[in-house]
Amino acid sequence: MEVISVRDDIRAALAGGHPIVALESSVIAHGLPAPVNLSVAHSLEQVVREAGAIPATIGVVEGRIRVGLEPDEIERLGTSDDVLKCAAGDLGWAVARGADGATTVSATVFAAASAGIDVVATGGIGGVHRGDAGDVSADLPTLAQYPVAVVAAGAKSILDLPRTLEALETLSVPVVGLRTRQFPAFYARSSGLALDKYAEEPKDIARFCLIRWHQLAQQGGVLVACPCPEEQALEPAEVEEATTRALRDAAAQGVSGKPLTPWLLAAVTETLGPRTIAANHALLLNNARVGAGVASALRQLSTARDH
Ligand code: PSU
Ligand code: MN
Repeated sequence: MEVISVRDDIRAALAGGHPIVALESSVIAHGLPAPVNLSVAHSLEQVVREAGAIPATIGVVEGRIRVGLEPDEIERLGTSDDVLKCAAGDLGWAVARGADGATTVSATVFAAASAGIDVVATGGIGGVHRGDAGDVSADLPTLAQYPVAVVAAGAKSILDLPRTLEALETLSVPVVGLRTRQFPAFYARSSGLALDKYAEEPKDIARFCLIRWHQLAQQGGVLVACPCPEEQALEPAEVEEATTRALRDAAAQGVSGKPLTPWLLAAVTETLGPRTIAANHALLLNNARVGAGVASALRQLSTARDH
């Protein structure tokens, strides 16, 4: 039995050159509270379909890495409290244990690339945490390793965003702003940090990806930075204030390592209320839609190139 199993319709879509968008499952299992997590998971898949692509939510069920979870499997990961948080380096362990696991961006990028999928949509990537703990998400080096376009509302606002951008530069991961010249800060539309790459349309991003991957044979990923939709976005100052408080509480309670990111997100939600969930939902949907646009443009341009 294959360790990485690709759902039949996705296998067919890959063979037929149809656009596919991979989605992570850590946001479902660990990032958002129940029961909104399952409705978000469902609406993400729906948005990808409406935008003309096929959604492949990725996760681990009983030790099998599934590229394209079935609805009942998504429900299982979203309701059980015995789901491992799997970064790329944890996947083999989940397989060996026959465990259930939800994939972070790094594990999702790895599994997507293994299956031949070149677009991943998420909320915000992990990055360099604030403070001196040396906590750096595996999302960063993994993004540098595989030819995948990751669509995100920047990096999560709980992070040290200047250091995160610097780390991406060091790793040669280009960050392209889609209709923005500033690095988005997850719930907030801007971090105040300038981006030097601007794209007006998903097809401009697709063209850049193809040049990078095929003409230059550079294997690393591309981060597509899309700000949270205006209507649901939060103000940078209020997010910053809630984050400062959350970080202080996390330090006081000794929270660190893997639980830190979900803990901080939950603490910020507690302070700012349901608006954070609305913002998170809105930016996830927006990124999924943009991901479908990039995936479609990649397929169109590849076909044009091959003929
Ligand atoms: N985006 C969200 N909520 C989340 C995450 C992203 O809106 O919970 C998850 C992603 O799966 C990301 C992970 O890869 O948080 C980063 O965790 P860490 O900092 O432990 O690497
Ligand atoms: Mn970490």
